[in-house]
Parts: sequence; C-alpha cells; structure tokens
Amino acid sequence: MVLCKPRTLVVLTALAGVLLLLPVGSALAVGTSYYVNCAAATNGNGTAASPWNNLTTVNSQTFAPGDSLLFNRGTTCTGSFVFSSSGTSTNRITIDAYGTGALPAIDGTGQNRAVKLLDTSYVTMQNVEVKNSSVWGILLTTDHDAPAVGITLANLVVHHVTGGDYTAMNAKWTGLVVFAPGMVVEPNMTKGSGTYDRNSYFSNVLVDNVQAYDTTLWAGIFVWGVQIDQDHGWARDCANQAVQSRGIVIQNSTVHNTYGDGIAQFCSQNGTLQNNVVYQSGMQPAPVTTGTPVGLWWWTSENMLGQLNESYDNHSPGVDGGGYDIDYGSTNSTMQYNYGHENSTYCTSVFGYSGPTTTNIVRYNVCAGDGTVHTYLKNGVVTPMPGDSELYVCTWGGGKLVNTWIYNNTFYINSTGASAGLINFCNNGPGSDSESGGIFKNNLVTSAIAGVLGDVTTANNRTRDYNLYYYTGGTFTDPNPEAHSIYNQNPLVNGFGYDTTGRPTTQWTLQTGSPAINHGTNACTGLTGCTVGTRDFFGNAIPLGGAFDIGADEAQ
Ligand SMILES: [Ca+2]
Repeated sequence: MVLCKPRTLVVLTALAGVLLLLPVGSALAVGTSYYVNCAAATNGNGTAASPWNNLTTVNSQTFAPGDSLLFNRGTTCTGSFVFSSSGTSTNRITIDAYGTGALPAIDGTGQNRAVKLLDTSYVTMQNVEVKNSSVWGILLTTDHDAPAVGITLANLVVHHVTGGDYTAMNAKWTGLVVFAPGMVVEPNMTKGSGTYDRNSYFSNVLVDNVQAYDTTLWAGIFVWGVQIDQDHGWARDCANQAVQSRGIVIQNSTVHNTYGDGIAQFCSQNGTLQNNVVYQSGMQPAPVTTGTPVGLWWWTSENMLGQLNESYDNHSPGVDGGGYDIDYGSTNSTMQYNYGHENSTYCTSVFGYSGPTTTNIVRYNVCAGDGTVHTYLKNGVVTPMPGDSELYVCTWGGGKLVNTWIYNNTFYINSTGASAGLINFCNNGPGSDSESGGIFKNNLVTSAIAGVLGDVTTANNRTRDYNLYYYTGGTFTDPNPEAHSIYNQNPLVNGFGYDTTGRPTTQWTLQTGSPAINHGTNACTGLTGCTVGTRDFFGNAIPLGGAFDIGADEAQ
C-alpha cells in the first residue's frame, strides 16, 4: 500500500493535467448518453442499442447534468420537442446528433413550436434541423422567476415557421429562433397560475452558426430581453437594467426571408452581433401590421456591439426596412466594420424617443446603394418611404441623440427617392433630430445623385469635418463648407460603386495617390471617453503613415 501511494499521486497529477486541457463543460462530464431514433420500429429504453423512437417519450424524461440526448442523423422526429432539464456550469447537458448522414430533423408538423427550451440553464443544442411549425421554430422561454443561464445553440438549421397567427399586442416575439423570458402564452394555451416578480431573463447565451430562414411570423433570431407577462409591463422593465438579458452573442449565422426582423436584441446589455449575414427580412406584404423591421439592430440596450456583418436587400411594408439600427434608448453601443447595401431604406439609423440615446458609434462601415424603395402603402395611401438614404437619424416624442459619433465610413449614394442623399430626416420633417455632441468626420462620401448631403439641416446638427465628398455627376457645393474636407476630387478607390453581395475585399480600398490617404483626423480628439479602436473595415491597423485616412479603408 505504501509503495502504491506515490504512483497513485503521479497518475492523479497526470490526469489533472489532461482534464485542465479539456473544454469547460466536458472536463467533469460523467453523465449518461440517451439515444433517439425516430425511424426505429419500436420504442426502446433510450440506450444506443434500444433508442427511443418518439418525442412524447423524450419529453417525459428528466436529464441530469452531464447527460447527452442524441438524435440519429438522417431521421426525422415529428411533433414538438419540449426540454426543461438543466446542467451546471461545469456539467452541461448536450442535445446533439449521432450516427452519420444529414442532420437529424425535428418536424413541428404545424404545431405552435417545433422546439421549446423551457427554464433551462447550461444546455447546448447543436447539429439539428428544426422545421415546419406555425409560430416559433425554437422558442426559448421561462416559466419561473429566475434567470436562464449558459445556453448555447450551434450548427442549427431552422426554417419554415409559417401559418400561425399571433398578433396580440403586436407581438414581435415570434419567428424562427426566439428568446422570450416568460410568461409567453401560446396560441390556444392559457397562462399558468404562478406569481412572478418579472425577474427572469437570459444570461450568457451563444448562438453560433445558425441558419434561420422562411417565416411568415416576425423574426429570424430575436431576443426579447425582459419578461413578457401578457401586458405592456415590458415597456417599464426594458429600462430596468437589473432585469435585462445580458451577455448574448449571436455570430456566424445567416438569416433570410422573414416577415419581420432579421437579427435583433431588445432590452438587453453587453450583447454582440458579429459575422452574420441578413437579407430579405421585412418581407411581410402590405398592409402593415406590426411594421418597423430592420436587418440587424437593437433597441433600448446598453454596451452593444455589432460588427463584421453583411445586411442587404431588407424591406418593410411600413417604415424602417434598413440594414442596421441603433434604436431609441440605447447607450454605449457600436456599429463597426459592417457592410450594408441595397436595402429598401437606410444603411444605418440612430433614433431617439422619450429621452436620450447616448454615446453610440458608427464607424468603419461600408454603405452602398441603399434606399432602393421610395414609397409604401400607409393607411392605404401611397406615401414617400422615410429614410431612403444611407444614414437615417431621427428623434421624436421628446427623444434626443447625445454623442452620436459617425466617422471613417465609406458611403456610396445612388438612391433616387424624393429625399435621397447621405442623410435623411424622419417623418417629423426636415431637421427633426435633436442632437448634441455628435460628430461626422473622416467619412468618404461618393454620390451618383445631386443631393449629396441629403437633408442639409440634419447633417449640420453634428460637427462635420475632414470628410471627402465626390459627386460623380458634376460639382458638389456644400452650403456649409467644412474647413478641412475634400470636395470634388475623385477618391481613387478600387471597385468604384461596388454594392453587390459579399463583403468587399478589395473594392472601396484606396488606390495609391488617393486624396483620402492621410487627410483624416483623429475623430476622437476632444471627445471624452472616445477611442478609435485598432483597425479599419478591412482589418488594417489604424492609423498608418502617421495619420488617419478618410473612409473605411486605412490604406497607407
Ligand atoms: Ca494613413
């Protein structure tokens, strides 16, 4: 025994070293794997040799931390998969595929939702196809008064959520992948009798490589950050950071063909939306019901980051229908390194309503060829489409914009709408944005139309300088000339006018000899709390050559 002791210690030490190298969650995994093969002729006991063959049986099970629930590739389970077990931070539960072939599918067969993850924490769901439900593809919700923490959705294909009707309170919490802290009362279901203090939210969520498409409901990937309880209490709760969802990352995902939003987070904090592609959101036909879809955006949220996304060909039966939006009540957020093009209306908007929208940054984006649709059907009357420009800044109802910093973007304007140009005012009329502390600097503006600036009054509401303006059809005369800006010089960019699918790689970069090179300024000079970051749209370090270039490319 004594002789054995040192050897045991050596083994344990070696094991500990191995364990430390394993990913969090699998290091101490001690759970059981359960198997589902819905093509099996008989219902088994959940072992690999005798898998379950239907969702009713699966839904009746409770799983323990460390367990795996595995669906057989190449097979389809029909009905609704409802999962309510939780793992722990060190022993997650994993819902995954086994075997070979196509992703295992869950076919909702027209039920409200194909998948419902209810009151779950520390759960990973990956490598599954989800389809053919009527209101939600995957609904993540709660029916308790606590946060739902540590959920990962990865490598999912979610599609065809159609036919449902869920318009109570103009609900936007419907669609393909929806996070909605409870209590969501589903169509044809009644609310539970529990008492809730509205303290439920989502925390530390990862949505990675999810393909979500085709819904006649609202959204592609959507986070309604605060609790829904069948009233309008969320209007109050959204501003209460203590009960907002937080730490939600949506990345490497593609969303298209939704009636409402593409990817959005509402009433949330510290969220990230990156490396996503969104197109053909807002496809609901007129007449409008809920309105206001945007490709990728957030509303009443703090410390948000949207970057490296592509958002294009997005639409709306009503207003909005743009590529990106920092919506009212948002604070300390950044839209950067994004590509927006050929949207019905704007590339990017910033809005203020009922109070301030504070310290929001729009930088190093490429915006090209937006404002493709110029009228919509408003109350049965054909009306000019608001915001059919590259930038749409707007306040109403006591809203104001504070410290909106727009710099080092590249804009290409060719919209032919009545109000088209670089920047557009909102429905409240020309100059209807209440702005303080805003800047518009180092932007490269090329226009194929005469209205280069768009609404001059709105443009003038922010300090603008060090920009380059080039009108391809003639001479642009700025009614309020900027001291250090470049007018009427060809910016000498590669791929001039590029506004098609796929992030530009060489297009909109500066040629040697471009007047934009080293003619910008440090956009943060004089701005408290402003830092310019470390890179441009293309990944080049900034600044090069001892001075900032104008536009989204730091060439030299
Ligand atoms: Ca430079």
